[in-house]
Amino acid sequence: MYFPEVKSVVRYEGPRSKNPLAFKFYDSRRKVGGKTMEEHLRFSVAYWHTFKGTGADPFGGGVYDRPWNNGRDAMDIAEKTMDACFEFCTKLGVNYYCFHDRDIAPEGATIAETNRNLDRIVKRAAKWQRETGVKLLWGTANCFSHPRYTHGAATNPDPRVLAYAASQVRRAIDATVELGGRGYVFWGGREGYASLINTDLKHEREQMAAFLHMAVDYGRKAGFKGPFFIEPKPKEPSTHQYDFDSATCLGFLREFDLLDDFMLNLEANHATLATHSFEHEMVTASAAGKLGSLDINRGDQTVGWDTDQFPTDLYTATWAMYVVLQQGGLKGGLNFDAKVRRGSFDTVDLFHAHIGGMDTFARALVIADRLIKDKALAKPLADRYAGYRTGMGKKIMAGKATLPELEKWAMSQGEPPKTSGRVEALENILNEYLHGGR
Ligand code: XUL
Ligand code: CO
Repeated sequence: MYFPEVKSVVRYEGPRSKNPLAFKFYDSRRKVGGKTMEEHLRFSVAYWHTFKGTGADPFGGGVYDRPWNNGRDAMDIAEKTMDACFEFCTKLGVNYYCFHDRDIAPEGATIAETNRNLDRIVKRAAKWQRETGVKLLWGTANCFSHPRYTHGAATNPDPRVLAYAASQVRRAIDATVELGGRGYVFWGGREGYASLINTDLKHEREQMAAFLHMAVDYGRKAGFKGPFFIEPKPKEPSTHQYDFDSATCLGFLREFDLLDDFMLNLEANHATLATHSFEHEMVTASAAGKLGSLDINRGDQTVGWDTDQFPTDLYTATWAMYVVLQQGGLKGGLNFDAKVRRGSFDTVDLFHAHIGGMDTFARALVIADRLIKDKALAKPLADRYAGYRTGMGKKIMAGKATLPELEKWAMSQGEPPKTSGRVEALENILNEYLHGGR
């Protein structure tokens, strides 16, 4: 037992409970708009932060003493860590987890040994999945930590490095298929550059597209049916990353004919690093029918890097669930790509962090559902664009109007009235819902 401080499954005790290890809002079986909270939210624990995170930062090494790290060798530790993952998910009542290949199994001395390591741990994960019912949300390959990927993986100037990444992605897709993952993620941490002085940007983007096409071809042959996800991030570790934001990724996928197989996995802190709001990124992806999955976390408004804090902000969470519900749900889920602070030394802090995030999104789900049912924001929005549903507006949208025709129409109309956008009034309505006033 790795988490003795949590004796049994974390339970829903309601908003008046003072038990820090109970849910105040997340009630897995509560129905919201015909589906249970559990079905709507599909929470996932991120293996890399929760089980492999050490608390290290640029100024100091690891500070956590995790019991699953006491093992004979790297494979023994890998097995213990997998056991800890399933104990944690089961006690927390979370049905999904996510991993990078290198989170769950160590790299060996050769590619063959690396593959054997991965196979062995995947077998253990499969056994745990069968026993507990916990499932894989998505898999991915870590093609950014090893020194060989310093100048990128798929965008490396040396094709021999790209070939290593190909081997990793191939095996990570196999693992995802074997474990029934709902999706497969590409996050290109080093698919970018530090300086244009030594970078052929056009070539590197073409390399990346060729690589992704190979991944899709392989994955489909290997029986992977789910969506591939690209996870945008503007920078860090690369100064300039090719997958900057939703709009950039959609353009890339369209340019290289990858749109049919891909969707986006959007992360809150990546949105803010791109100087967007999370809702901007989600609405952009959703409008293109490509909002597939979310990495839920939060940044810190006072710093310019990826702090990956647990999500506690009800306003942003409500926006997230508002967009998700309006598009009828996600193919993926809500992955806690978040880490406890360096000073949160104890394993029980991992529970507090996830409980807080789950309660935040459960409240957000209920609020978003009410906003939608009442058409509190949708009605004013529809009214604002009403002019495009009839007459000349309708003709414009149908692509049947011409500039001379519109000029003539403008002349006949006279100066259009100044119409207030009512931003403040709408913000007040949203706040009333957030604070339970409606
Ligand atoms: C890094 C990040 C990754 C991806 C998966 O910022 O978000 O952990 O989610 O590679
Ligand atoms: Co992420």
